[in-house]
Amino acid sequence: MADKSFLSWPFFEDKHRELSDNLESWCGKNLPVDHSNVDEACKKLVADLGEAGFLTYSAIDPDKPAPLDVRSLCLIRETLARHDGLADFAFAMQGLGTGAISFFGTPEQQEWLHKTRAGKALSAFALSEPKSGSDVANMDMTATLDGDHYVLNGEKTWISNGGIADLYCVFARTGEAPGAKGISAFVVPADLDGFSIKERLEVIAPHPLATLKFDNVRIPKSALIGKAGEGFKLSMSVLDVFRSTVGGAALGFARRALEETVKRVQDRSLFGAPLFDLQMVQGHVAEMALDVDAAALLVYRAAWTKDMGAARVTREAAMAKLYATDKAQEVIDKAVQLHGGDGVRKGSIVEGLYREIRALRIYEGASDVQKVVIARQTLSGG
Ligand code: COS
Repeated sequence: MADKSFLSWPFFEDKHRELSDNLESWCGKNLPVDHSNVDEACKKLVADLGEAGFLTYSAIDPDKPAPLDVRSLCLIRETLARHDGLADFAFAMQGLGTGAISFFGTPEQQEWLHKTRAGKALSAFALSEPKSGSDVANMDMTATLDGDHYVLNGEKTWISNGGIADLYCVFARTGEAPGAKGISAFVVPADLDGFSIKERLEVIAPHPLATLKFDNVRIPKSALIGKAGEGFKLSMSVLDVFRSTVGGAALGFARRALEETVKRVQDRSLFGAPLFDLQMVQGHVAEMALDVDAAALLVYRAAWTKDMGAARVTREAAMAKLYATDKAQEVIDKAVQLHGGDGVRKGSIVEGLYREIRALRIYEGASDVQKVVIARQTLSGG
């Protein structure tokens, strides 16, 4: 059983402890799932998470709009990640893909949220391009106004849920100004003429991922999210919320690695005594436990700050993501080491965690980008 003592920290309320208990029991009955067909597995996970009510946390309720509870988002990602990385992925994309609609969408655009919150539609966030992953302001894809429509042309890549999503939140250059100030965001349903999946991408921890192609895709002006030219800021404020949740997922992977290690060092004997009797092993376990708690403090500090009404949590979210993902990588690496050959055996739990964690240090802003963000915020007193 994972350590749940953190739930008595002052960041949390009774509703979070209740959520944690309910989700833990759901995970015990439903996870892990079979990963042999990730498309089908993700569709089923979204349907099941929707039916169980957990996706209501991923987007606002259009009928009773209230801010997203970021502590719940982090807690859900942490718990799902501890049980099954694909379940965390499926949940996370329902939030990231609709974040712009939750925060800035019109009532008509927010109609989609009824479906995504019920697990009846899948969403995706289409920001990265072949030449601009970290350098968002340098994107090439265009959205050109033509009467009552925008016409989309270009490519997006590394798009999670690409190929299975029903709607994409797409960022494109509308040209009000060069760079960051000439980008806009759009709601794009997957069934439009001219939209296609150019390539499916295979990665070390498989999940639905693709390069998208837009060839004269016409969308009505009403698909514009927020104001024209404000897409860059909009994308950054969506990431400010969801980056903390990436930290939450990393925390879940790290906690699982620590749990597996605690079992291993007690069960396994070396030189006539349990592995844990070796002080060097105790040193590793101590560092792992310390990293897990420190990451949890940063993740839930960021989430709590946002939930308390802060307009921006750029610094807090960047610190949470950077620290939790980098440290989870170290924790999991130690777990692999302490499992010896079993740690690299295909199909073992720590082997899976070792593959799962790596992408979190890259997506939604690589660790290096988070350092740039933290340094700038520190200089500007943010
Ligand atoms: N919230 C609101 N506004 C923000 C913001 C935020 N978090 N971050 C920046 N802005 C605003 C800035 O204030 C600035 O506006 P003003 O000129 O009016 O002040 C504007 O946006 C441009 O900001 P900046 O000059 O910092 O942009 P840069 O091009 O230098 O980019 C980085 C900054 C590198 C930090 C940004 O591009 C980034 O986060 N990149 C990583 C993107 C990413 O996560 N990619 C993965 C895709 S999702 S899997």
